[in-house]
Amino acid sequence: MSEDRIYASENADDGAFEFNEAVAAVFPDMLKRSIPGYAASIAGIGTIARQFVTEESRCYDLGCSLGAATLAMRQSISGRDCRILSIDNSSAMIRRCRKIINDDESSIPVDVIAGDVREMKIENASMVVMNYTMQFLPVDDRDQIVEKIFSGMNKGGVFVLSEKVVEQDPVVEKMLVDLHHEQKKRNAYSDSEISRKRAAIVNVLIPENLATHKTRILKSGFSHVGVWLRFFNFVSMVAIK
Ligand code: GEK
Repeated sequence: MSEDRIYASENADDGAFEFNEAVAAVFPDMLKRSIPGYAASIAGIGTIARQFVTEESRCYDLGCSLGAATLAMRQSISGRDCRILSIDNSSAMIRRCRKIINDDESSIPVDVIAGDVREMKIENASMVVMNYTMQFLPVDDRDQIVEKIFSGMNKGGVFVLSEKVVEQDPVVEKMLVDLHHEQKKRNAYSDSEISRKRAAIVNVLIPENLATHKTRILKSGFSHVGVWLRFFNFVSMVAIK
């Protein structure tokens, strides 16, 4: 796994964070060292798929990056007559994702699509995953995508939404941010790497609070919503239609 040193040098790019070639090349290491609970989210997505994915239905991985959630679903539903559709708008991610999916031997067909999740048609879905992707969409587009996911899902289907969230209590919020930075330091990021990344991502990743996510999900029509995983400010929710 190539090491993430994107913000290590004094001369690091000081523009806004982008999912470009350099990021795609070190992405597994970046996620592992930056998102508390990321590995647990992927393992849980596999377990949820085993429980919820039904015969002759579709699964969606919206903002698939290198396809980690796609593979977790694929390897958990073998033998079912299903199809997975995985989409990302970063060409660097999609190129690598196609190779990773081709190298995997499971038999469930996967369409790896280069495109915007907001343009994706969703139909006959028993499972839809957005693992840390909604946070990169403009806030004004979020109601519409959740409504679209709801209408494309079958009754009893599951929507897994993982997001970085903001805590409403400012003291707790500060504590969680400090804990996250402390964990990044333990994962061998320096103080300057942490602060450069923070500055680069501030207007790119827009977190909301948990109540806003839950209200949006219920308003779009889902019958049930709840948190199944949380580590500091990193939360994964399930919604059932
Ligand atoms: C995982 N889910 O490993 N349309 C399509 N893709 C988008 C859009 C958009 N509008 N906006 C952002 N992306 C993955 C991890 S990463 C999370 C997801 C992170 C894509 C973007 O190109 C990137 O690949 C992904 O969303 C977010 O489980 O980096 O924190």
